Amino acid sequence: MNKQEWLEKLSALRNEFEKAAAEKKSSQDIERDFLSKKGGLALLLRDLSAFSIEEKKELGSLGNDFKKKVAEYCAENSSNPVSDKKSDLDITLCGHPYPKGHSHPIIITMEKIISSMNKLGFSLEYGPLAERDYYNFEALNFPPDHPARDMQDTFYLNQKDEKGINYLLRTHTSPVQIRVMQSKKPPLRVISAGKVFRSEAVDASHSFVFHQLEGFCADKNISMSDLKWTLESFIKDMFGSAAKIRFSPSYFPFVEPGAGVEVSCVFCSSSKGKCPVCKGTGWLEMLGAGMIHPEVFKACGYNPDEISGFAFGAGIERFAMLLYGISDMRQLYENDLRILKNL
Ligand code: FA5
Repeated sequence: MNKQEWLEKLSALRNEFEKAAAEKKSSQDIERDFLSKKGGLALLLRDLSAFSIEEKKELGSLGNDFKKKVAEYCAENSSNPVSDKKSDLDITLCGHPYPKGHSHPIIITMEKIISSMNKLGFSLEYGPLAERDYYNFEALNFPPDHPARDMQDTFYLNQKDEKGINYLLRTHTSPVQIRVMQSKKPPLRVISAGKVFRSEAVDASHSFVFHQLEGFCADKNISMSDLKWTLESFIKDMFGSAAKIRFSPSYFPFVEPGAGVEVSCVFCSSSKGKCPVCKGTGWLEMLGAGMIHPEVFKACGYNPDEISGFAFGAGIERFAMLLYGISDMRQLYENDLRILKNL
């Protein structure tokens, strides 16, 4: 190639570059076509090896001027992909929306319950899930080998406490009563919420792992009417002012008297025929409750002649079922997104 031919090739490259710039080709494309090792200019500069030193200087300087011009253009335009016609990338567009999850209905229900009880002045405490026999049974007035223990089928753990008695998975949240009363002095208004475990067959209203709410009050001159007022206020806050409660006699070793508490069925008004939720009775069994037994106070170092109190325990799944209109508890654990998304 002689000098004239080389200059013509450089001129053709310049024209090509002007055209590409006018068409607003992406700076990446221009860089690739003109400046890369295999680009037009690199090849042309490589051809200079055949020329004399004088010609190399003259033509090399022209080639480098062009190279500089292209590099400057690319630097100026590379940060502006929006104006880049060939690129599909528009960083000003909003991203793909990510579907957001939400807390599980059991957790939402638990939080609603806790916030409702906080409004009534009850503060939240926690207890361990792997519990000592003493807190789960003995201090709650379930003597060893007493048949009342059979009311709560228990998962025992291999680990033993210092008395040689096996630890167990707590069967209810009532042990938190003992732990709190042994560490604090009355007046106390306390709730606790969390998982409990029972070796039970699973069906539409029973699980072997479920959640309970515990509440208790210990003070002077506490009576059953305080319990009734507290539960009525709580239930109306959860299910609306039309909701009613009723008490019937029941037995728990740690309360005397003990009561089963039923809530008027919130679904009956919307069901034309027989209500499937309460089976037409109009009432739903929701809680166990009663006045704290003197033996429990004694185990906590309180004088039962001075201090009285009430306690109650509820299944949180039962509340969730009512709030969300679920008739089978198992739906809460199966993690079927078709159901969870609609709750
Ligand atoms: C108790 O566990 C008592 N500790 C409650 C209590 C506390 C009574 C304080 C008096 C004073 P019970 O075993 O009935 O009681 O359980 C309380 C609630 O837990 C029941 O009303 C029910 O809503 C729920 N529940 C009981 N067993 C299951 C189960 N297997 N699956 C799901 N929920 C259950």
